[in-house]
Amino acid sequence: MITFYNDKHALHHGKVEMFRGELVPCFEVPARADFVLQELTSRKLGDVKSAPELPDSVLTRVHSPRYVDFLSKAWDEWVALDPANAQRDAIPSYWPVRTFRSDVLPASFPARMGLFSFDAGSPLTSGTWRAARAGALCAVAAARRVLDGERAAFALTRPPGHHAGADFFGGYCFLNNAALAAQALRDGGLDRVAVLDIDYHHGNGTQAIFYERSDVFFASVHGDPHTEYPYYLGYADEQGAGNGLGFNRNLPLARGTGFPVWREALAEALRSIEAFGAQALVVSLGVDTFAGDPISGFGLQSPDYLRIGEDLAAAGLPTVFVFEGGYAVAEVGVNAVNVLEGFQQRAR
Ligand code: OKP
Ligand code: ZN
Repeated sequence: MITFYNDKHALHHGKVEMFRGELVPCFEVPARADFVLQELTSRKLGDVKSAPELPDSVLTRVHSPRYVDFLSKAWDEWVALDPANAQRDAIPSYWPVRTFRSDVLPASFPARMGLFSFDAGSPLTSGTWRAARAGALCAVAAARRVLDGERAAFALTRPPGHHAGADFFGGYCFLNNAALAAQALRDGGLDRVAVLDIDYHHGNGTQAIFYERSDVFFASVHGDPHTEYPYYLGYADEQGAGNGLGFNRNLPLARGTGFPVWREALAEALRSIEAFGAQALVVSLGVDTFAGDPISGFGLQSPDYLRIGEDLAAAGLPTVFVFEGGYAVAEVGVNAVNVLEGFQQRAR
């Protein structure tokens, strides 16, 4: 399997995130991607390449121009507020919830940062834009490779993407890599594309981007949002809206769920993708379903990820894997690469 590796990922390196009234060290750290790369290389899972440069117009296929403009300039605006900010992460503290306006862009940078975000756990750093942009290009490159006939391709990148919406960041995510990959598959001529999100957390951004569309089916297996982040989306009754009604499938599972029940939910998600008639699959590959994950609550063990890869391969679709969460840093490489290896063994 070919991998497009974001060699700029470490430019995004948050120091702290707000958690229960305290600034705590970030869980989403550069070492995560390093461990996956190391495991990929040592297990010889195929070529590792960097992605070609592309214009920002590929990003605005999914994200709003005003959001892309905001993100691309955010760090400079943050430092312009106070030169001492160069040493601090930018974290929002105001949000326009219900009854506030979001059509007017305030001149104040902190106000705009809140308008384009939904939590205080996603610090924006000096290299966030460059890292996120380079990662998005990896996802698009992987999709284009699959369009060219490759059975599967992997976008190995961070920060992750599935919480980012058309015009907001949050949940450690800035640009929605999986949505950009799905859109690239559509733009390359496929009529029906499915996104399957197996990260522990519901991919609210991806769901929202495609919620009113019938050309991209979104299915997700995740922790029940009644108790799990991102709390405000990911319930089983969200089935799409307008043209998209019937093209969204959420399979929330209780905290504490182990592999047998999780795997049955995966099978159900794959059945709905087959019924949709998908011509290609994008997998939001989070491995924070691992029992040892410090911020999640499922009970999967490392060998289970081989079975997941096999199940995904059995769907028989050209597949783009996009790396998402997984915070048990020492095990993240083995778990992610187990999925890819299981896929590869079953796919041929
Ligand atoms: C991103 B992805 C931990 C609280 C949870 C947000 C979790 C984002 C997960 N301090 N913070 O889906 O893996
Ligand atoms: Zn997650």
